[in-house]
Amino acid sequence: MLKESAKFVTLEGMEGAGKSTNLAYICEFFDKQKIKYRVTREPGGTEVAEKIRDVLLCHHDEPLHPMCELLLIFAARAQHIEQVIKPALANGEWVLSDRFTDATYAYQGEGRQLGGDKVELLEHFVQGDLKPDLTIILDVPVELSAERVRGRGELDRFEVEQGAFFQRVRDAYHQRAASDADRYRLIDASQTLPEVQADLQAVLDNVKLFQD
Ligand code: Z5A
Repeated sequence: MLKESAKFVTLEGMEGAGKSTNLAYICEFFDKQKIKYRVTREPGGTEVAEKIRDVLLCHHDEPLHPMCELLLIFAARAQHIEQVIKPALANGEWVLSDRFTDATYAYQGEGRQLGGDKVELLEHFVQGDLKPDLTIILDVPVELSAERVRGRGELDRFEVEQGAFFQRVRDAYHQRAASDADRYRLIDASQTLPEVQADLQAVLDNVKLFQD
């Protein structure tokens, strides 16, 4: 049985890494542990933040400037934090989010090459000291990521980016994972799903947050 107060857990990785698939696995684990939790996602997670998500993912007649993209992401995040994340944690519910600010470091900081310093500035401004307690990064090579999402229909504004963009994103995730061994767990998501879930289970079994 859980002894610690509610925690904030995030799942990260490139498209097709298996975030949605493995989120369901983590939910089953939470259910077994009788952990009260709230599942959410970014960009989005609230009515208004989901509208901002649409602006971010849709194609427009004019190009969306990377700085506008960055500010929209943090605008959505501010709403998400105040409407969902903080109230859930305050209510004793764990929060399980499909993506959070590590994605901004990876996609806007490195993918769009805005630099981590701008992301960090906004992170402090919008989040204060709110950071995930645990971040699981599902790691796949760029080609496999593209292969897994091929044939899903029209590509969104991120999916049309080229390999070099996604390689910077992947490298950024690796760097973040290496920067803090306590918070990050990197899982090789190019393995078969049962193998990925065995690694995920090992993380859930061994991370202090989940121990009795
Ligand atoms: N974005 C950003 O730029 N900055 C930010 O700060 C934030 C986000 C928060 C939308 O994110 C975009 O927002 C994202 C970055 C940007 N764009 N990109 N690229 P999203 O999370 O909503 O979208 P996504 O990453 O594109 O999700 P996704 O493609 O659905 O990926 P997934 O959830 O990681 O994968 P999945 O749906 O679980 O699996 C995909 C397929 O692979 C599916 O058929 C599975 O059955 C299969 N799969 C999964 N695992 C395996 C294994 N192990 N083996 C074989 N097949 C597998």
